[in-house]
Amino acid sequence: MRILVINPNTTASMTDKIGKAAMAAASPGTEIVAVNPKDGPPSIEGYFDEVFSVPGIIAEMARAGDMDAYVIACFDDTGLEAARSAAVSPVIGIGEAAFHLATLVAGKFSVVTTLARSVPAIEHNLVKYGLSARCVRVRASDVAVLDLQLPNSEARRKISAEIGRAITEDRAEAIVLGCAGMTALADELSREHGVPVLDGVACAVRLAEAVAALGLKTSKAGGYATPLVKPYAGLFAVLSPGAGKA
Ligand code: 5HY
Repeated sequence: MRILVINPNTTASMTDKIGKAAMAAASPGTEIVAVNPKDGPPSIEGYFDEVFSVPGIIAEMARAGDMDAYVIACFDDTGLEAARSAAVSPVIGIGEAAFHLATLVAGKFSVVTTLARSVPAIEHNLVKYGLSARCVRVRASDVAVLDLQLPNSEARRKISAEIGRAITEDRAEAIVLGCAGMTALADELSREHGVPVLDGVACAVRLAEAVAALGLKTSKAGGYATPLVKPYAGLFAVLSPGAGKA
């Protein structure tokens, strides 16, 4: 099985970290191909960054060709619906994956993400996925996404402190890490705090394997229908539906 794991931001070191985590989570016989767009934001922190990362997601999917499954490795599940429209194989977002798996191990969970500006999009996704009743709160740790790439940053300490508050104040029974860049912290934070701490990258890889192994393809009966053939103008011409690219 071959899974394309797309980091929608353009920070190669984060793609490398995400790829290593995906390979560690994958089953024997699953090949992980981790990529990021060459164009777009170096980190996704809010709606404006998000929108400029989506064309790159579609371009990477087109460049990779047919895969057994795709993972969108940005916790906002950036471009998930567009990616599902472009694909036949299943497309799994790390946020949605982590939310669902958290409901299987805990009655209620909290999310600890990066900056406050990232919280509304995650809250909206929980409503969209029908899971907001199971999430007590989406918390910001006041950590910039790229600080997670700095070896001596305060990121881990700030994330751990916010997890402590989620357990004490929210009575969260599990924690979902709200950034792909946090992927390497889940196991140690779970040991430190004594509750399940879920990393969306690992959750999404395992769910992608399961969905693909069941032979399930993305439904084209509704909103994920194959895009209608039409010529896009200007910069996006290369991504025009039907141009054999997307
Ligand atoms: C992510 N941003 O997982 C999100 C998290 C966030 O560049 N990768 C990013 O802060 O929204």
